[in-house]
Amino acid sequence: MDFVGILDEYLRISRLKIPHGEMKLKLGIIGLPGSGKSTVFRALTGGLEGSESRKHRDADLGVVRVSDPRLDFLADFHKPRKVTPVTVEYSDIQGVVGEDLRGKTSTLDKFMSLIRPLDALVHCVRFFDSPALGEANPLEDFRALEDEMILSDMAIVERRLERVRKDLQKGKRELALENELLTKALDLLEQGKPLRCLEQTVDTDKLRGFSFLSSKPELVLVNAEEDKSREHIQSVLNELKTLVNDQPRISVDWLFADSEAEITGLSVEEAREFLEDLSLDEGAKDRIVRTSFLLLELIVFFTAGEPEVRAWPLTCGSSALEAAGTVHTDMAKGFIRAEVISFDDFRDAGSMAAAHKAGRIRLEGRDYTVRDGDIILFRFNV
Ligand SMILES: Nc1nc2c(ncn2[C@@H]2O[C@H](COP(=O)(O)OP(=O)(O)O)[C@@H](O)[C@H]2O)c(=O)[nH]1
Ligand SMILES: [Mg+2]
Repeated sequence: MDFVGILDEYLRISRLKIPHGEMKLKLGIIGLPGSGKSTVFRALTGGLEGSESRKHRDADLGVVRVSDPRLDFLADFHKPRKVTPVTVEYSDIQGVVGEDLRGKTSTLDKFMSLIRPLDALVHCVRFFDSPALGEANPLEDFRALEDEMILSDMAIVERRLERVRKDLQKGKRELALENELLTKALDLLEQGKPLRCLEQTVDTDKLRGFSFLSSKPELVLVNAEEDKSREHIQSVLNELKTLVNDQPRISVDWLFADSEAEITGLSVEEAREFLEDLSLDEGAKDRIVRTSFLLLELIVFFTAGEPEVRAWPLTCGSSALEAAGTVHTDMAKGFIRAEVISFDDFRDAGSMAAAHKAGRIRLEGRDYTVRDGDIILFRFNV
């Protein structure tokens, strides 16, 4: 695909917004070797009901069903044949970042093919002392890998720019925009800044077709050991937040990965006691999903009926028409109207009939901005 092709594809996808194609949210765990990626992967996907994992040639994949009390309530009410929660797919991407990728085109290509479909990166940072790697140095480690990603993007930009400039000289005028964008990108990378910082205008958005590493939304996840005090953990989080506070679409969180990975195989009751012993209100699994939703500016809406009760992730600010399109393209094509009730109104009313009587069900047009917790019935014809 040429640049214009990539651009068209990107614009098509960005109009549909996340989630596009598959309904799964895809998060890839990256980090320096030994930072605890596989442990974090187990903590976020293992144990507790409703996750499955499978081996993949280049990365372990684990699918987590996102728990949501609102979905449980709707399922109890409708007793549907099928209940479908939002799902998040984590991948444990091993052994490639942190190595010097420059010049190794085939390894880099393989790595890129793993990274490209991801909605966000989870950057695992070691905050435990290790016999093999020594004392923890989370800030330095964080910066080392960020720099590595910036260098890797720089190599791609430089390679592409060389081509583009040659072709421009040969008279391919249509490459002028790409040349301009890539030059801007290179300038930023040369200042040691990630491409996330570039994506603030419509124009720069277009570079996302390249799926650069440093342009992905990122959740920095500090993997602490139990001996570290909460104050110490908090001070590391604060320092990391200060480091990235000029960047959009990045957030910082933490967990006790090694301990939480042990929850695997425990009953719900045992898991609760285990977390209590760690002075934690809840497992990292649910919290990290919430943090990711905030990071990606996602909300959840519901479709509910006797055949299926389902939760759908949707980019904040999306219209009813876009929501219809995530359920089914026909629903968007033949959109007539949306019948909407907020989850709270539905719960308070106790039934659809009561909600109707109370005037709580709204008729909304295609431009209605969907809100978190909306229960929507789409009227459409095909
Ligand atoms: N003390 C402690 N050790 C950990 C923690 N997380 C991982 N480890 C250990 O660090 C080593 C590397 O972890 P692993 O998850 O394999 O790292 P990866 O190379 O990034 O996948 C293993 O021996 C883990 O048991 C943690 O939170 N605390
Ligand atoms: Mg590993």
